[in-house]
Amino acid sequence: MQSFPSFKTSMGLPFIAAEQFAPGAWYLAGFVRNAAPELLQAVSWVTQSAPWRRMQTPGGRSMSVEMSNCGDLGWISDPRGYRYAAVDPLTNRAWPALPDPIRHWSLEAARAAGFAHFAPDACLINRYLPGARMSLHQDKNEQDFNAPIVSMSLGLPATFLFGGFERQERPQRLPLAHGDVLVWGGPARLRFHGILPVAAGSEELTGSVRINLTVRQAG
Ligand code: MD6
Ligand code: FE
Repeated sequence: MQSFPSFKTSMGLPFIAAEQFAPGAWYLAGFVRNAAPELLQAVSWVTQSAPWRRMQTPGGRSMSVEMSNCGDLGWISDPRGYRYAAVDPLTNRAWPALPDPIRHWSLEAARAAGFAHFAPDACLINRYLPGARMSLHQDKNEQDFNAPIVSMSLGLPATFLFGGFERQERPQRLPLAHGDVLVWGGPARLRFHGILPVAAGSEELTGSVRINLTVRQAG
């Protein structure tokens, strides 16, 4: 446990709960809890122009998580593989710009975890209805693995699976609640991770949905 009393969370309080749960992987409890309304407003602005969709895996299966993107680049999956693209294949338009609150809070979280030089250019937005899950994967479509990923969770809670560098390694389980942030870089950057099926429930601001924003330096 390490604390950064000079940082302020979105609650305006000194931040005292940055926990490094593995080398390079930081858990910032409640870091964006009070910023949730502006973050969710940004998400609905984005999804008005880049609608939620269920992408196909390279294996031809439909993902259970609904996705959208904002920023210069967006992460996409289809039968040709996983990659970043500057144009939304659904609309043939550029992705919506990275909204200020998403940029601001991702920079604050990166800084609180010791990553001063984060330059986000992409944000993948994941929407989980009860039952949706994300199987173990590595994030390796970005150019520079020295840059961290900032992951903000809103709405329904979920269980984060935090594995090793091989898919076979048994993952640890980490509960994620509304407003929690993970900053994920350095030696943790290429670890396998996933999300267990989201349980039914209801959260004040989102209703029966979990929203996750993963902000990246992709290009
Ligand atoms: C999710 N998150 O929380 C899925 N990837 O819904 C991720 O896949 C993820 O949380 C890279 C870094 C942090 C993450
Ligand atoms: Fe990931």
